[in-house]
Amino acid sequence: MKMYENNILKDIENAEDIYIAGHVNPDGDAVGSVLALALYLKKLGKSPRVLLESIPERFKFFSGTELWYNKDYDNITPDVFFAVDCGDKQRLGKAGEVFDRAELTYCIDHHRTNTGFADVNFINADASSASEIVFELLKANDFDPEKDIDIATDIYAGIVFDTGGFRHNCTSRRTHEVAGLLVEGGVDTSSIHSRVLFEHTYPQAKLFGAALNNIKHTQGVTYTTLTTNEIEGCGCTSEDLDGIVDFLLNLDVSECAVLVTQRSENTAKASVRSKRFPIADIVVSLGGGGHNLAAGVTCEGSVDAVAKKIVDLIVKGINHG
Ligand SMILES: [Mn+2]
Repeated sequence: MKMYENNILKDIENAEDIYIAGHVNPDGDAVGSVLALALYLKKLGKSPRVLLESIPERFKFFSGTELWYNKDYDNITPDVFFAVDCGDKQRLGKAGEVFDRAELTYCIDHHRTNTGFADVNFINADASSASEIVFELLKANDFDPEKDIDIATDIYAGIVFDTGGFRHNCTSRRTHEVAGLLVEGGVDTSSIHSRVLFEHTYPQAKLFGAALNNIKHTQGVTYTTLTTNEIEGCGCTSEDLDGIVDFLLNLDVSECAVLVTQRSENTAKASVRSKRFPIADIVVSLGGGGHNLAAGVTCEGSVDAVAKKIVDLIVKGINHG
């Protein structure tokens, strides 16, 4: 798909009601990319509003959180709707109904499984993050990191989150160049790395312990499960799971890692990570999406049943691939 062939910021010059949404259970890239785009449009004199299911506590330091629209969606009929960092429409969650009512829709995304569900699609599966794509879009206009350090910080934080601090293989030469331009503008890199990747709460440490307590391994796949009781018992929510599956993947025995967490009475979400073996097709076959080395899916069943199903498929894939 071609990128940045038209200047969207010019295209929406006359739009009034602009809404920008990220995916459900928003991560650092979703929050960073959505807020950066919103702040930039605000500087252009627009009144954009941000639709996010939540803004997790650890991302509250991002700039632009005051643009979060946390009211009823029923009466919103946007002129323009941006879906950012969403691999498919379902990932918009409740904001999907607002998407359906919008006059004009845009999708800004970097998931390989994205088929382009909006009127205009800016999809680049080679970009490290939605935040990196937002950078390119703003740069094509007249974004100057030094003048707009708040926007630069959100973009940098989003990139740091999705690349795991420039470690994951989605990190390209361009990712580093973009980071360099943001650093040149004055972003506080060391504080962003700490806040986005390394700072944890005491309940999160207990949850990490619970996850490690349930750890299992078979034929290159390390996996673990957490029920709602276990998560809540540690004083945590599903926002506190970052870092667990990556830790499992980093074990020497792991080719792939899976974290399965209960989401409702009879559904569980599997977060899948891989060092090399491409997992996107398996995850898509179960109704999920993502990237070849990082993907996720919510399935019906207990955490143990969902773990068994997905681990069996991965083991089969590794052995026959
Ligand atoms: Mn992302």
